[in-house]
Amino acid sequence: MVRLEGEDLARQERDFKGYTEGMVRLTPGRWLFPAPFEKYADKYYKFELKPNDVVLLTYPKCGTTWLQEVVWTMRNNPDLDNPMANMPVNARVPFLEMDSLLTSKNLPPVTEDHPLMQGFKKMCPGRDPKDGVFLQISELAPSPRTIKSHLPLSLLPQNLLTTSKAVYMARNPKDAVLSFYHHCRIFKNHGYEGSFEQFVQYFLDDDFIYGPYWLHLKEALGQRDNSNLHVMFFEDLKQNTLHELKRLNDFLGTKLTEDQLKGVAHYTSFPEMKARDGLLGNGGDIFFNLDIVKKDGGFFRKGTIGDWKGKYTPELDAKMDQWIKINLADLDIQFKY
Ligand code: PPS
Repeated sequence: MVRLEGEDLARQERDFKGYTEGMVRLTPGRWLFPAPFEKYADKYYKFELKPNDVVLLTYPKCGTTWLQEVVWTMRNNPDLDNPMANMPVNARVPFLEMDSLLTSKNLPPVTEDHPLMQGFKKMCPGRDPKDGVFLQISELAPSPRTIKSHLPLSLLPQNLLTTSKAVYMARNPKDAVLSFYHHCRIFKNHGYEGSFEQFVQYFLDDDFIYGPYWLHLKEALGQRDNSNLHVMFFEDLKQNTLHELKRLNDFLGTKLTEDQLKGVAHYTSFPEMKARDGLLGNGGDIFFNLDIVKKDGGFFRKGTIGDWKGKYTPELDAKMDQWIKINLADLDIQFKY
């Protein structure tokens, strides 16, 4: 793990105003994180998993929140009557490495009366938030736990797929990077202020937070034959929702009936989730740049396939097509755009 220095760091800090604590790059892999990741990296790698855990794995902006709601609902709320469903999804399905990302000086301090701290105190009595709010919520979440992570398999416990089950969801890179661009503008801890073209260039250069999209995907696809890993695609879940929920039902062993699966499909559809969006109600407002939210939309932005169309210049699109062609050559998958 090395600290980013010189022009490499200056460029990140210039374009991403939220990266105020320095950055670290992990090799091999070129995974990139805010420097506070150093404090937690080992804890993530050694995180104790249980046989009935389900870990949801995605590269950022590939439909994680949707998958969180789908899997949690299937496992805990098949008849849509569980009162816990009113809690924010990140409290029910904790985001393992979130502590590493919420360290920016661009964010106001999270005070004792903030819903996040209130939730922490309830879920982790006697624990010190300095040891990681989200890490400890992940540890102490009631079983059966469903946990979210954007970390690549190589940075997670190496017994993950022998101890627990995992679901990996992929999304076509053109939509994923557009969604990530929006995300980095609305979240103050990223505070992206550059152009869309520049943002895509960071993506093509594997040079922004988290790091290489293709390596992340390849690490998961390399485990595709492992019966504890279920691989799925955002686009299939969108176009063929019931079929994908049936596949998940088999994988998770949740035994939902067709009617229950139809209920889950409706409950987790984009309009329903958007309508329940707790952006302001859950105190998420302190993390957001509300001017941009007002102008460009909030977290639940479009939720479609192909929103990228018309957003790339022809040159940038051609560059991206070439990059995709090269990287897909040794992968046995096709994306839908
Ligand atoms: S994050 O922050 O990395 O966890 O973001 P993530 O949840 O992976 O991705 C956010 C995008 O997923 C869209 N979304 C959905 N699409 C379809 N159906 C449902 N229910 C749904 N929920 C979230 C969300 O709108 C983001 O995509 P874009 O393209 O920006 O709209």
